[in-house]
Amino acid sequence: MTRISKTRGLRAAAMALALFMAAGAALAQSSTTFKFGYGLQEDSNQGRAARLFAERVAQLSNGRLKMEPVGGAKLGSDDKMQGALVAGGQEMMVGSTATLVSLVKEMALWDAPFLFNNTDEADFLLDGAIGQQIMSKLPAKGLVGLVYWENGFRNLTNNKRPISRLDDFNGIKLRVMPNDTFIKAFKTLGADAQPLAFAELADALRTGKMDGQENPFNTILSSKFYESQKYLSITNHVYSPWIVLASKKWWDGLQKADQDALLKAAQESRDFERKDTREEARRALNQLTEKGMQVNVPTFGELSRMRNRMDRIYARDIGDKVGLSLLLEAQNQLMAYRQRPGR
Ligand code: TK8
Repeated sequence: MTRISKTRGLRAAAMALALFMAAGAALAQSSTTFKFGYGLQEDSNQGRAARLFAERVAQLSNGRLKMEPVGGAKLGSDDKMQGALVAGGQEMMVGSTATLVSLVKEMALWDAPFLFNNTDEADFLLDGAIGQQIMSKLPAKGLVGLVYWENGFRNLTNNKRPISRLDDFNGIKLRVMPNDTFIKAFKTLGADAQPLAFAELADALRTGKMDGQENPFNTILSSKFYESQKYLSITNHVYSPWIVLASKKWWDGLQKADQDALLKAAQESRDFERKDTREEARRALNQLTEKGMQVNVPTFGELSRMRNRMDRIYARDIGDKVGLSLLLEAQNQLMAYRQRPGR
């Protein structure tokens, strides 16, 4: 008797444990773990904003969504991650809009040299109707665009000479993003412009495969390009956004409450990221000088020459891709924004 009841007791306990474990597994299954890839180092504006984003995603979804940020291009270059998102093999990423032009040609608007004079103008266009209109082309290509982050105004670094005059570009082997407009723009200036994934850039500069590159101060600092690059020339030739993307295949399978939580967290990450990036950019120039970079600003006349040269690609290249009516609409909206009373 006692023996039997002991066995029964053990069985009951085992069953209870099994039930408990099954319930635990069911709970674990109802939370979704996913990856958020990015190209810069963890110690960068991208990394800081990715961490904040992940925290807010967990809080706003009451722990149902667990975002795992993966930096340093460990999941691959921007291009490769985009492909993985489209295929449904990776859930989320943040990367340059420049590599998206091959999927959505209107993204070329953000490649237009000297389009914005300051970050207020960029925020206005990116967060307004035009930025949203361009983003809304993504789902047809298998991607969902959530928000634009700031990469920033781009400046030149190289190892040959300070770029102070237009002619100084001659023969410089300059890494550019894998993007048609950037290749054409820098060839027009006389540089030997070559597309290369950002993930391969640090090595290419270290080994001398490339003489130079162009990126915002923040990236020159966080990627330690100052270790292999001597000259920094302040041109602010184009403002680059980053875009936060989700795989449409994955997104469509999420419940509405989780999509809402992701979007809200993304918007908060955008506000945090822009503020953080701008603060860092203000300090970065001093830090780069302290690290030994030789900094120069081309004269107004020389910058105008570069600008006029780059203008050549507007109608032919950007107009072609973006469509003239959208390009003109963007320029008109910017002009109206500049003339607002109180500005
Ligand atoms: C990082 C890139 C980078 C971009 C580039 O993955 O490729 O130069 O400016 O920020 O997206």
